[in-house]
Amino acid sequence: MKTILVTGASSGFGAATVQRYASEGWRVIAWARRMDRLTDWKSSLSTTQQALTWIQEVDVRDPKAVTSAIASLPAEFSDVDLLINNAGLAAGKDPVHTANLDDWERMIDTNLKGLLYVTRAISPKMVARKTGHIINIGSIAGKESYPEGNAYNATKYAVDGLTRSMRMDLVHHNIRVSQICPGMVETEFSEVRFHGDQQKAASVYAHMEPLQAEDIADLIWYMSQAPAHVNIADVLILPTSQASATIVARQS
Ligand code: NDP
Ligand code: 8X3
Repeated sequence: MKTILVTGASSGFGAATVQRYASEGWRVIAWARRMDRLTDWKSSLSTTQQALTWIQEVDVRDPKAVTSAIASLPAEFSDVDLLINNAGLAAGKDPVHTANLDDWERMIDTNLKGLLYVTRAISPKMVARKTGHIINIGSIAGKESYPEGNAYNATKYAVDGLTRSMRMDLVHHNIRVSQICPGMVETEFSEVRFHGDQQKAASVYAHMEPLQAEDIADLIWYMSQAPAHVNIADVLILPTSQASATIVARQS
């Protein structure tokens, strides 16, 4: 039986992914800060699935919390086969000369430093076992910049660069390192980006059909099920109506 660890499992891609892998009979470790959501999700599972699920309150910005969460895993959950570095956010969408410094700190600390801390903590055991797969959630924002994307763009470009470098380090240890770069997916992402402004968040997906979190979970499943000699290294996944970070066909 295989074990997946998903960061940011309380919402969006992460929530859809833990649900998918629980249904497929995997052991699932789900991390997030909002423990109430993880508890509710676990309660919704069958008794058999619950026994295969381990939920933990972890803020990925805190390296000590990350290492102690891993140290406290029960033996049967401690060999992670698949790590999904998903926890992340955009905070604000403002020109570089007026953007909020706290927003920048949150994005850099979560999207970049958090991903590094989790990888640093999980990868040694994969190296020792000579097996494993790490999928980083990047973004189209890490492939092309857009106006007012500034620090969010920078963190996702960093994930792109980091994914390539991680692959170079871990290729010698039979570990697959992959990246998924989604375009527009309707989750809580835009609500978080616009600091709870639901109207503004809804307008992002107006008159077009965005991807759903389950589309990303499907892709993760497909990538993880590829034969062991195949690494689907980098995938840009877009809604059919999106051509680039800024070109979207909207129905009027
Ligand atoms: P959601 O806001 O729905 O989910 C984000 C998840 O990240 C939540 O579970 C949240 O949990 C978790 N998270 C945020 N900060 C932290 C933290 N400090 N420590 C631990 N967990 C944290 O957004 P998405 O599902 O859309 O986003 C997931 C990833 O996908 C992000 O990296 C995002 O940048 C990326 N992405 C999203 C796209 C989109 O259009 N939706 C497109 C491209 C990439 P909690 O608050 O409970 O800690
Ligand atoms: C999220 C997609 O286009 O808002 O990463 O940057 S976008």
